[in-house]
Amino acid sequence: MLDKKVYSNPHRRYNPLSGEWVLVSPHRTKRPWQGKKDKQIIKEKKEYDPECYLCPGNERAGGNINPKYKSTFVFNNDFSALLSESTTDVHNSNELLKIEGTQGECKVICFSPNHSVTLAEMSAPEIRKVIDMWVEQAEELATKYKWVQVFENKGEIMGCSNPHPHGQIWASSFIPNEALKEIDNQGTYFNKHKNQLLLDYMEEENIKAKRKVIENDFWIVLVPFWAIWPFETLLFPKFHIKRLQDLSTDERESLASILKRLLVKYDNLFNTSFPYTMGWHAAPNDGLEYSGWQLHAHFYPPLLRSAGIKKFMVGYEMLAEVQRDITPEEAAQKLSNQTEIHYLETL
Ligand code: H2U
Ligand code: ZN
Repeated sequence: MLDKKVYSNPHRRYNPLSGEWVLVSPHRTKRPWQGKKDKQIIKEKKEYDPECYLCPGNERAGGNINPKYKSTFVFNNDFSALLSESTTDVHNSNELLKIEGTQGECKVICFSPNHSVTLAEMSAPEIRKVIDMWVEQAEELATKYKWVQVFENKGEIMGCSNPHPHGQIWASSFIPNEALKEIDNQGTYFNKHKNQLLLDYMEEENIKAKRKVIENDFWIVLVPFWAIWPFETLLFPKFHIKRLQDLSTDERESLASILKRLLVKYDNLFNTSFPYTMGWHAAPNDGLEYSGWQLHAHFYPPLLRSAGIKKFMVGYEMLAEVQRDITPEEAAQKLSNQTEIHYLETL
């Protein structure tokens, strides 16, 4: 039985998806949090930037010209990390110097022709267009590649190279490290319980709802019990769904709505365009069943106490184990307390 005392003393929590532990040190935040709001930054609205390589009609590095797109636009990354040509000639002859060939494709998705918005500021119908593009791309790339990684890297602090709203997709012939852990853990859980790990976890969360941020008919968002980043969340369908392309029209519609609500709350937390890395984890496409796999999206935002104070994954975390101060329960509470009207709309 987890009581208040356990939660307020140092403890470790187990992440059943990754199979890794996180050290939680809530006593380090004993002094009450002032809930300081950052000064509201009124950004200059520039819907079109002649210097931006993602804006409609502009030239990209390498010389390609973007069409004058009106909603979303996808193109092959001009600096792809993976190439579609096979490199199977690479050998693996030395146990200590393992190497293998790879194949893949990298794409960039412009979410909107408007240079000055973010997903959080787009309307639910506009977000729906982005979802449709994710689905379309995932479906097509799944016919060629074992793993399709849809993601968005948002904000300068996250190394995002351009404020124009965009995301990426990297599809690969191999199943990457993070996915392998989730395959193992969801698979083992399913074999033992004949239920999906994440759906059983949702049932646990429903009992006390301590970490729930928002939900609707089809989707739930929570700060997972084992969250690493201060305001990390997990978003998933409340029913068993393995891949983006399995979502019905209604489920996509309701995803657009819950994404909008979540992203507005994130921005409102510190009155800033909230940086994060988010991405979808869908079942691999190598012909196996993956009955235990539940489609889900991870949001990994680095901010801790304000727009300027981020959590660093250094020191003990790089050398020993990841650690957090603010508890996932506190984080969930703070997020769910935020209004669902974007702060820029209230200025
Ligand atoms: P990030 O902002 O997350 O870095 O993503 C931008 C991507 O856009 C990046 O992967 C690509 C970069 O390779 N890119 C192009 O494909 N063409 C360009 O003209 C510039 C950037
Ligand atoms: Zn632009």
